[in-house]
This record gives sequence, C-alpha cells and structure tokens, in this order.
Amino acid sequence: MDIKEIVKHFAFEGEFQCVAEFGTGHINSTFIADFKCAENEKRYVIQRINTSVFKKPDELMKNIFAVTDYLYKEIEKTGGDPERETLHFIKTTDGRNYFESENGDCFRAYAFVKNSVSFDSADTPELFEKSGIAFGKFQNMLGNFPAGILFETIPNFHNTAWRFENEFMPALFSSDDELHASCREEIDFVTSRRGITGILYDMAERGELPLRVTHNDTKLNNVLFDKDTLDALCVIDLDTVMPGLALYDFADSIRFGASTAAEDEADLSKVSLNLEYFRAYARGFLSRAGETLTKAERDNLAFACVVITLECGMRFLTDYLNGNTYFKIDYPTHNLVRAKNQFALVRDMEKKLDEMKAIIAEI
Ligand code: ADP
Ligand code: GN1
Ligand code: MG
Repeated sequence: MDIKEIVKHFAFEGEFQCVAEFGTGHINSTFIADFKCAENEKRYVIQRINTSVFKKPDELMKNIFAVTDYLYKEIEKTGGDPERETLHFIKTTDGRNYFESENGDCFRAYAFVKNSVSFDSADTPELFEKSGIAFGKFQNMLGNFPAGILFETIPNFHNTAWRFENEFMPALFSSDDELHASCREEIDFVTSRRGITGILYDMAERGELPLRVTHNDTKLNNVLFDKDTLDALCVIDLDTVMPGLALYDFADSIRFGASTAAEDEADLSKVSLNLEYFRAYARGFLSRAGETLTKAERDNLAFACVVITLECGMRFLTDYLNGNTYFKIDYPTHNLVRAKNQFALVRDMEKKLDEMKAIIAEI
C-alpha cells in the first residue's frame, strides 16, 4: 500500500506536502498528511480501517457520520465550537464516506483538530479530570440520539461473559500445552473470576441497567486537548459508538488512565490503581453525566472497573493464545505482558473496591 496514492482519493484542500504514520492505537493505522493552501496550511488524518476487526466498514462509517453530524448540531446549540469539538470527516473525491482500494484496504480521512494533542498518560489528576468531563459530556450529548439507527460494529463488544465462553475458552482449547505453560497463572486468574463476568450484562438484560449510546473505548488517548490551555476539546476514535452501558465508559477510562503504569508495563510492582486519579476522573465524569445516571448505575461504577479491566486482560490473553491476530504487538509476548499487567490492576482494584465505592458515594 502506498499511502501517497491513497491521499489522492480524498477531497482535501491545497497542495500535498507530506504524509507520515502517527499514533499509538492498537487496531487501526493512522497517518497525518500536510497540505499547503494559498493562505494557510491544512492538516488531515487518514486511517486505514482494520477490516478484520471492523468487518463491515460501510456500516461503521454510516454510524460515524450519523454521530458526528448529530454532535455538530448539539455543540452548535450549546454555543460550543463544532469545528474543534467533534470530528469532521472528509469525503472521497467521488463523494463516498471512505475509500476502498483495489486490494480491499479501506481508508477514511478527517480534518486534524487544530492545535490539539493527545496523551497516553496524564501528568496531573486535573488533566485526567478534564478527560472525565469530556466523556461525561459526550454521553450526555448523545442522550437523545436515535440509538436504533446505529449498527453494532463489533457484536458483544463488552459482553464479558460471552467473550469468556466464545473467545477465551475456545482459544484455550485450541492452543497447545507449551503455550499454556507460559501463562498458567493468567489462565487460572481468568477462570477463577468467571462468576463476575456476567453480573453487569445480566443486570442490563433484566432491565436493571439502561442501555445508552456509549463510546465503548474511552482511553485517555481518545480525547484531544488544546495544546495551550490543556482543556479537553474533542472525543475521537468513534468506531465503537454503539448502545452500551455508561458503566463501561467510566470503567475503561479508569482502567487505562488511573493505573500507575502504562498498559504494557512489564514490572508489575509498578502497577496499581491511583485513587487520587480515580477520584479526579469520577468528579469530572459525574459532573456531566451524573444526573442522568440511575442509582443502580452509580452503585456499580466501582465494580465495573474490575469487570472491564478483567475483560481487557482476558482479551489480551486470548489474543496471545490465538497467536496475536487482533491487537498490534511490538514483540511476541506483548499481549501476555499486557494481560499480566491488567490482572495486577484487577487485583489492586479488588483490594480497593470499598474505597472506590466510598469515593463515588462522596461525590
Ligand atoms: P486508533 O483506533 O488507532 O486508536 P485514533 O482514532 O484514536 O486511532 O487516532 C490515533 C491518534 O491520532 C489519536 O490518539 C490522536 O493523537 C491522533 N488523532 C486522531 N484524530 C485526530 C484529529 N482529528 N486531530 C488531531 N489528532 C488526531
Ligand atoms: C483497542 O484502538 P484502541 O487502541 O483505541 C481496543 C479496545 C481496548 C484497547 C486496549 C476496537 O483500542 O477495546 O480496550 O485497545 N479497540 C478495539 O488498549 O478492540
Ligand atoms: Mg484511539
């Protein structure tokens, strides 16, 4: 694939200057392309959609166009700056939502949000709190979005029990003893927690937790901040916006951003839950989404962090057992390291669960 050739298929403004790979996401590949116009410069983001993960790019892009159009109007209504507070997709030269190359690779493009930056970790609790505000606001803005028009881009995405039965167990049965020996402790860690994998999903099935339009991948690096003020500007990475549980959006942010270490830190003595960061995020998220949450949702925010972190670790372990076909890796045991890391975080969350609950109750 020659990315310079791909650039030609989008209705970008100006004269092409250069294009380079960018970002640290685990699924899609991201590129930044610079263009020169008569009076200014334009920067665009191009992404190759991972079509082995997102099997129906057409439905995916329909979702994203619908969500960003809706957000644009909501932001305008509330006096915000829609040019910087939501993503703007650029159509192809023949007016399509995305470009499909001859060999079946799919690409999409959007305007680079000016003077923005994203972070893989938060240097201060204040910055992390701002990401909580952004995701809380995001959920609130989509409160009246017609959820029925959304396609499920990845079925059972946060159905932890389903992933246990239909992904983790099959991966275990189809992998060999040698591989098992390298992760025996981690396999036992997951199997001993099978009982908690279905609790939240079952509550939702029984109508005790409401389905909302949620983001479902609320990592800190999926928020853009203003480079100068460090205020949160825009929620990005909208591939998994689908009906889901508010709890999972809260929990996935905590999993990633309130850990004292990076998601792939191999030294497990460095991995724990930072309660100050937990408090800061909860304050931010609840300041925007709190009023709409039901009591059952509020009561389960802390527990959801355990479930979602377990789920993520189980997904990394599953991918390791499957020969690393889903998440991008930098070295052969990368997914195993990530799994161990997530399980260390689960252990610490289990210990701190009462404190986490007390913080939520206080807020
Ligand atoms: P992935 O699915 O790989 O995580 P993202 O959509 O999150 O892809 O994009 C990867 C990174 O690219 C982001 O973390 C951010 O730094 C940057 N980025 C993406 N979209 C924009 C944008 N519109 N403006 C500025 N930076 C962006
Ligand atoms: C993936 O694409 P990215 O890096 O934002 C994954 C998330 C995981 C996350 C773990 C579509 O997110 O579900 O929580 O990695 N996205 C998808 O870091 O599977
Ligand atoms: Mg991302």
